Amino acid sequence: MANGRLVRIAGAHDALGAKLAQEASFQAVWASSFEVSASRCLPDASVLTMTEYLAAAAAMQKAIDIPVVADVDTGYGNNLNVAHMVREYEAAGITAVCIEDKVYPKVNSFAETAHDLLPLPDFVRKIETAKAAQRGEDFYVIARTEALINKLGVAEALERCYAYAEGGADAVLIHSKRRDQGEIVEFLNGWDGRCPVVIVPTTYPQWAAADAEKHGASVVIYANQGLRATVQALRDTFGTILADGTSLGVEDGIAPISDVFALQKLDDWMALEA
Ligand code: SPV
Ligand code: MG
Repeated sequence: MANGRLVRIAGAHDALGAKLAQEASFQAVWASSFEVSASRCLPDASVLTMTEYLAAAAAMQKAIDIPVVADVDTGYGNNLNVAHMVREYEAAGITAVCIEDKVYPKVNSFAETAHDLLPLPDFVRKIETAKAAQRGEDFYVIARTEALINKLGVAEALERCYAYAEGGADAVLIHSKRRDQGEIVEFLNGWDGRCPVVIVPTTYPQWAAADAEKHGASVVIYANQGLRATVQALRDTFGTILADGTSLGVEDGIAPISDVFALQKLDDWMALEA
């Protein structure tokens, strides 16, 4: 982000997805709590533990040369859990974590349920704790507000994000589940640029990244399109094989084994043995 250009991030749940995001030239990978929990067929509802989310994020980071931005939900509890989380993620070589201001346990923002927020001062304390816990200078803490998800309005979202920035957040993430970008534009118009703003245009996919950049967004996360593409591709492929009684019909539309060998770096490994 140092050159002032928009950073585009793709969501993933494992090393393979992270690597394909890098191959496509995304600049970082979002270790999505929605994707990681979905990959276990579990709800994105603070069901998995920190250790499990960390293992997924660390596996991604080991496989790629671009940063992993880990979605760490609420920080897995209270302030001491946040401090422990920061130390563990930092030690695993993760570049950034994103902590959201919902009450633990949280449920995915798109679920039709309550999305209660921590009182503002309590979440500021979480951010301060996270920043105090990090050991190196380069670790990055993103503060995410769910004020718009909780229908509290743009003024509340701005008040919270200004407070989170003052608490030491390196960036703020403003999430919305409206079908248009209206409230995000309103937020960006009210933001003075004191730290970068991250957006997640899942429900307003028509908003082009270039336009978001013009309005002042610094980072755009395509949080779950990879997972959803995988679900659809597997359904189509498995369905066709059974319907046709042969896999011939899918051969032209799926990656060859040699492609998978390349992703596994098989040649490098064989050379190691030699
Ligand atoms: C995720 O990808 O897990 C996110 C984004 O937190 S969302 O699912 O939109 O809440
Ligand atoms: Mg999440």
